[in-house]
Amino acid sequence: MTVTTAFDRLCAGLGRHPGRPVLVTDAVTLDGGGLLRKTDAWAARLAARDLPRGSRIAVLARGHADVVALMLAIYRLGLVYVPINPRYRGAELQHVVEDCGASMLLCDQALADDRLGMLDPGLPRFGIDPGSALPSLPDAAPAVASALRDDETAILVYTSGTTGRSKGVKLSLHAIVGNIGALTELWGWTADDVLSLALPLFHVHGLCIGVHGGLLHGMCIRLHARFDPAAIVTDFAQDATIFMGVPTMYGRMLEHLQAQPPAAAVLARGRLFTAGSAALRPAVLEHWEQLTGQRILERYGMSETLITLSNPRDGERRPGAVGHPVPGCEVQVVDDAGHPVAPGEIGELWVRGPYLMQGYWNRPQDTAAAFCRGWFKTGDVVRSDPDGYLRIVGRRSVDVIKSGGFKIAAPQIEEVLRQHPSVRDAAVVGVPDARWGERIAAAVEANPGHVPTLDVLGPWVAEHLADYKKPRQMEVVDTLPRNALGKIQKPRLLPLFQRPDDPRD
Ligand code: MLC
Ligand code: AMP
Repeated sequence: MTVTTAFDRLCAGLGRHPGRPVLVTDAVTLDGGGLLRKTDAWAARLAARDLPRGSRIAVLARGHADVVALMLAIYRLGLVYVPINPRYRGAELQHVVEDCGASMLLCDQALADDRLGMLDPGLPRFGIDPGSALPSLPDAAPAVASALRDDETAILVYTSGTTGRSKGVKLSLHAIVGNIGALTELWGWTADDVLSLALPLFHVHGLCIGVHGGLLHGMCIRLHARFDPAAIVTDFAQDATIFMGVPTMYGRMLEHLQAQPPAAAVLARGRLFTAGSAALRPAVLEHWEQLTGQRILERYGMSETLITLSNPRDGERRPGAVGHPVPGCEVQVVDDAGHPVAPGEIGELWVRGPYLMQGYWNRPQDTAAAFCRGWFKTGDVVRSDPDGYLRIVGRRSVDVIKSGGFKIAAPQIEEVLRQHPSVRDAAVVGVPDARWGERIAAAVEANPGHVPTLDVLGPWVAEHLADYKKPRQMEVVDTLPRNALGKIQKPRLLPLFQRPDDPRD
């Protein structure tokens, strides 16, 4: 009997249509055979390093063809792919590389800057793109190695929690291929589709749905290193049929359509527009539909659970709702004691099924705390409509912020603010924002003799953390509001930052 592994399923589509592009970037157009040859070359170079199975390979890159081939090569050798956010500053990069115990770092030339100086000098580092100032991995003869098994960890996706430091979410290919296969079948993806992909490739949205979903179907992925609305329209003018974005991207696309009205007719030719990673405001869904005739399909997911809920392709795509469980996902809505609530009542979303994460890398206690009786506790607060459509209505923790689709831990920013000489204490909140979903705002207590300003503290945070974590608003307060136990009452800070034009839906 032939056993088909998730890796076989992922690559099966690549051999199906010789000559037809599966990956198109600014620099190259590859058919399935071309991508597999690139993958073979990377696998041979990596295999020559004789790394033990399960070694973590840290990859700091933007979206381009070699990074996709490198990822497949890592799977092919039974190694673990650890994509790193290129926006991370030195200490964030260092944390990921050290936390996962990377055996080597592979890096785009353009990203090989002074941040690498913070890494252990003993860590081997190589360039990805030809002509890189970093050494290249020498070419080598093909090596025989058995590909990743279904139960092995394929990827560590680093994600923020409620604390300062990000955690590596262990995902198997079995989970990714199973979940994304079910989701994209629900969405009716086929080999004839062309995906316009401008999401970053270090998170579940762009990496798992985008790259793995596209590969699974052997369809063409038009891959962009950065998001530019005009480039998306160009894709649709050529042959794109599907676009996936975080809500902020749809907002930016709407601004583009305002400036370039004929582009709406080009997008109208698309087959499927999906949104996720943060709440899509009904106003954006409606405006998009008015201009393009396309109704965005919203779904919900998380690094730890992959994609759990989705509106239907053929049924009603309900504004403000995220639909029903994707096949393979079981959900329940529970109260604070972990008991299911009555339909229509608010509670936390718990998820169960075969496609959850394998746990947090090297954090057994955090892993244990994230589950209850086999259910993963998402921390998201939901409510179901009478007919079962689920809505995300909030989050249990005020310390988790979603801005531009990126998950951000408020305590990480507070820690950096407190290191500034002008700051005695700080509390960071996410304020509902039409453009970014939430914008980051900081209330600070000043140290005696100092007058903290946003002009100083904004760049200070951006020096230490990814730019999207920078506070965009700041207020100096005499004392932060605290409860009897001394805990800062963050919801009381929100009125300090709300503006009249902030969304209320
Ligand atoms: C950037 N800016 C912000 C900001 N980010 N301002 C406020 N809040 C933020 N969060 C500012 C910059 O300082 C700059 O200002 C200007 O906006 C342009 O910045 P940019 O960095 O060039 O923007 P851009 O590269 O276009 O980034 C916007 C974006 C990006 C939407 C493309 O945020 C993005 O890629 N988001 C996707 C995140 C993602 O993939 N999430 C999925 C997680 S998986 P100035 O003044 O300097 O011009 C997950 C599970 C699931 O969540 O369900 O999918
Ligand atoms: P991440 O850890 O980056 O994968 O982010 C996961 C979080 O994104 C979830 O826990 C939700 O809070 C949020 N999220 C994802 N999709 C949606 C959505 N459609 N609506 C609201 N929030 C979402």
